[in-house]
Amino acid sequence: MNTVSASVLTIDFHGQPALELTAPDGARCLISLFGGQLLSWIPAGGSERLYLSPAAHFDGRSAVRGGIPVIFPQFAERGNGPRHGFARTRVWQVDESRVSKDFATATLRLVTDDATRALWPHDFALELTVVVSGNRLDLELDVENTGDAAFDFAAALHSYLRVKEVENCRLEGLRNTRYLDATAGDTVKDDRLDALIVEDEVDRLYRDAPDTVVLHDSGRALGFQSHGFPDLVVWNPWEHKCKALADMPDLDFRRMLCVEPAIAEKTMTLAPGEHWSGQHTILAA
Ligand code: TA6
Repeated sequence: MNTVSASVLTIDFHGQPALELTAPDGARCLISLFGGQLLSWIPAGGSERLYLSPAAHFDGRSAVRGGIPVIFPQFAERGNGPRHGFARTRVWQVDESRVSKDFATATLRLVTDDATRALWPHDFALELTVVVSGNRLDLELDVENTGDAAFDFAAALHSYLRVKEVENCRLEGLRNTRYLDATAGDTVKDDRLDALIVEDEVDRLYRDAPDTVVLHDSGRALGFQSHGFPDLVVWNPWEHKCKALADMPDLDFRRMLCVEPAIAEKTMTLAPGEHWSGQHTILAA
């Protein structure tokens, strides 16, 4: 019988410090301090479920293509700041990390500094808590207004899921919902289908999305359950856009699908001292 030793290790990953969490049952994940970004998740007895581009840039400045980038305080180009915000290109601090008899966990934190103030003139504390155990990954994102004026923010867990073949995937649970189609100038469309099948570029912002969706992928599945995130974004760049991405191999659009719980269409307002938190669980089967 294999014995696993539960641990939290600080390792070097492509020149960046990262935390490697191993739960007593062998479930593992890797979180880069650059971006507070999950880069790998392997459920107990399973295989890698996050997509990380083999051509991702690890230069300590560029956003890393893959894993679960934290998007804050702006979604995409819906604001005047850097695309998808700055949280994904800042170095986060480890607030806490530990193993228990059932899980391994870490909390990473990013707070205002001069560089963030130059981009966004507000005081905040952002916390990402990751818990890995068995076949599940639990994420909690917490935003606090630590300043003395209200601010508006957007946020997302821009999750790149590794799939065997994207054309064979079915994303279920979005029937009878409405989305903005970014491939058609944000036209509002109704989703009437039992499943979303990716056969072309997909870039959809589902508004007031259901909390539960399921991704079936060539005999395996991922279940998603989120709370606090009103929207869900689904993205695959497909052939043409993927070729234009310098940090992703031309054919890797077949190996990934982004399913992203988000506050994206409308920003959220936090008064001084207020918190918002959103939870996201991914279950592997
Ligand atoms: O979340 C979907 C999206 O906004 C797409 O439009 C796509 O461009 C993607 O994010 C990746 O953005 P990035 O800035 O990381 O290249």
